[in-house]
Amino acid sequence: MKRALGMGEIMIQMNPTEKGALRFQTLFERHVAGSEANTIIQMQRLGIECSFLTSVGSDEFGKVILSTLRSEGVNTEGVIEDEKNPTAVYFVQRSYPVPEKTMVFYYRKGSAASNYGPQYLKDSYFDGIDLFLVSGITPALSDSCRDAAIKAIDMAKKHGALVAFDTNIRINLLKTKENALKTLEPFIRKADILFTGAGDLSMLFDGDLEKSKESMKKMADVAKLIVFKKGSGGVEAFTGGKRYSMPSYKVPVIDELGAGDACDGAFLASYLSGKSIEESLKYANVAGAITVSLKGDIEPLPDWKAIETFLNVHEA
Ligand code: KDG
Repeated sequence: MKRALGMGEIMIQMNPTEKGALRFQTLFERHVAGSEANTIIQMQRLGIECSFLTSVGSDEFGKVILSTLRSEGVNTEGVIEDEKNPTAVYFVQRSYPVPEKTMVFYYRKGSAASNYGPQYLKDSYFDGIDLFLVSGITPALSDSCRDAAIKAIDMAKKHGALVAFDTNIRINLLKTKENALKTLEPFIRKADILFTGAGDLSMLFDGDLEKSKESMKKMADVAKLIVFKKGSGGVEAFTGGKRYSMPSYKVPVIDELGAGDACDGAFLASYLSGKSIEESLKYANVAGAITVSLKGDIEPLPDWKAIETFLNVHEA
């Protein structure tokens, strides 16, 4: 069985039962979410043995996060319970002011996860792993998180693992485009598998998609594989001088949060299990489609049976 290790902040997501401006919402569902954890749980559901590195508060929300990871079978040996700092919370606003678009409001400054650092990394976490995954959110959280992410990548490489990196730009954390590029560049350079999307590229390279693809290819000259997510436009991969393209499935959009992570997770699980690039892109699209059609980032993530059922209907 292939093994993967992820790192990143996991938060409590408060998702209103109704669409519309947050100020009018009185009823919320409590979910657990965080980009890298979403991807790792997607991989675990598709048969990869996964572990996770983060800090959670030693509080009620930290307990929910731990039990969510454990109930999925993800190894939590590398999760620190922080006595001093809280688990972060964020609120979701759906379909307002842009219909079918989700906005998020974070309460994460000074969180337990943003106090995670390189001192918590143990060599044993990397023994036998095939892949290490982190995204641009983690280095944007704090200097100590950035240092931990860089150290973890170097440790993963020393252990012979592939490194997957999703640019995942959070401009509210990175503040400016210049800082985004400066912060993410070392990670882009170290990635073997690089995930990105039109939104992130246009942020880094001023909206010129063709120029951005060229610049990204140059920056990622060591990347073996680039996966380019286009939302409802499908997903593409660039590897070995070839371009692979797969259109998306048309589904109703309820909450698009977490779809990119589902896409990464299904792609990585398929690719690590020896499936072709075309098959991996197809399963990435299915996972994304299932995730946008339900609330919550983790709950909708499909297993192989769910993927098969979806395909039986959508490819009939
Ligand atoms: O990818 C979805 C996530 O972005 C979201 O659920 C929370 O990890 C998160 C973040 O930092 O935005």
